[in-house]
Amino acid sequence: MNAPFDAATAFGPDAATQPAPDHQIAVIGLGYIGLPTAAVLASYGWDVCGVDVSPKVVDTVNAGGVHIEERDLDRLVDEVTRSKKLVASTHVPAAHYYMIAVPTPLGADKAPDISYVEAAARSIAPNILPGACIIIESTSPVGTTERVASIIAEARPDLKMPEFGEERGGDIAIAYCPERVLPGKIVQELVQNDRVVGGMTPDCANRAAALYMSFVKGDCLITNSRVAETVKLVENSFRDVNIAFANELSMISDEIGVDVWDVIRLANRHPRVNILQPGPGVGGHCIAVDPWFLVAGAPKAARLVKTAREVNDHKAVHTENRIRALIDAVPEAKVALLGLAFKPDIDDFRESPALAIAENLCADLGPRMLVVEPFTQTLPGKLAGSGAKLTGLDDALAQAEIVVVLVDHSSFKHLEPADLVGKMTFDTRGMLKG
Ligand code: SAJ
Repeated sequence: MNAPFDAATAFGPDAATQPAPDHQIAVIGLGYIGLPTAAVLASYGWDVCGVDVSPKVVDTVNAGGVHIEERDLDRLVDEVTRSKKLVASTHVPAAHYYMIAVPTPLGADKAPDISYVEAAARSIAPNILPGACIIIESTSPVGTTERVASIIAEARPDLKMPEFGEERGGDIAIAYCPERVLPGKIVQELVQNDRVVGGMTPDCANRAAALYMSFVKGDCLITNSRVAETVKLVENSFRDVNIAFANELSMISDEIGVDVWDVIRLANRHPRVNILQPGPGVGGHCIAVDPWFLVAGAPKAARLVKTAREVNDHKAVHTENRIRALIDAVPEAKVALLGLAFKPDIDDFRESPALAIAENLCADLGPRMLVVEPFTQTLPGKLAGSGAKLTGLDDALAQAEIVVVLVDHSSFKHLEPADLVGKMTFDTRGMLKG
């Protein structure tokens, strides 16, 4: 962003007469999405305050550090905190723009829990000035943007709220703009990807889009907030359904005795077939979670989406059973488990099927297990204390008679048949097929 911020252009003529906020942008939640977004905005010249409930996170960021692993993020945060374009705080300041990027976990009943978004809205309400714009980025069930508006309305009866479906905005703008960046490529995709910007009113969408257009190189596609909320859930459900097809194929192939990797490779030579890759299940905090938000919103209609979730969850059980059968066939054999992360080349173990399978196996077979995971220094989760040993790849291969590939990290990909001679192998990712 080269031009200085102009409130009159961004918010309309009345806004320039409002008291000056403390910051141009407040990003609420400094996690996997909020921190990279705050840092990218700051690197484009915006004056950003990152807000988090954790004093430890705030202190780390203010010291120029990061509490999460993400490519290029450490360098960026160091740069923008040195220039003071990004500061962090536990308090929500007055700002022109508020971006909400807090978690929306799944409740025990598989219903979405939007309590963090609601808490963020409550924390914004006391200081919000007329002319400001609130943008929700957290993956959310349909209707959450309107829920945020009702929370602000309750706390601030002095402000006229935008009404969904009306042409003009209210005293403040409220919009939904889902994050759609890929872990491991967040800094790059924040700038390159197209964005869907959904306003409660067209006016709200335009105000939110003005911010994204300052740093996004992709297109900013304007719609209403309900459509934007649905689009996000649909994107991740689409991927989950497609992965479920691949995972179901792998279980069908096991039953009928064909090699699923050959089947998929050859089927994909058809000009209109593009099957994804089976794995030990689907992990991460997005694809394994968000489809349930669609199911919760339309339980009768969302049959395929629900079944896909169940197929992908079942794939982890199927994988564990197959590994156990192999282990049972060679009593006393040492087993090397390669990879724990939810996908390759990432240090994120949240909702990881590889970790869940390893934890289950190690619960009763721990002392026989050698775990290789280059993205951790210590055994995560229930693996600690199970008797399993975290070790390097060479050590594990030297000791193990059974080798199980759970994650195809790049640092495993040099493995060749010659490295595995005399060992029993089970490859959940098709890595050893080359
Ligand atoms: N997986 C397979 N087979 C495949 C592809 C993926 O088993 O062929 C597995 C992975 O191993 C992993 C899981 O699926 O366990 C999810 O990985 P992913 O790379 O598909 O997606 P995420 O969760 O890292 O990021 C997704 C992205 N959404 C889509 O691609 C539609 C990203 O753009 C979203 O921003 C992100 O979710 C999010 O935050 O919602």
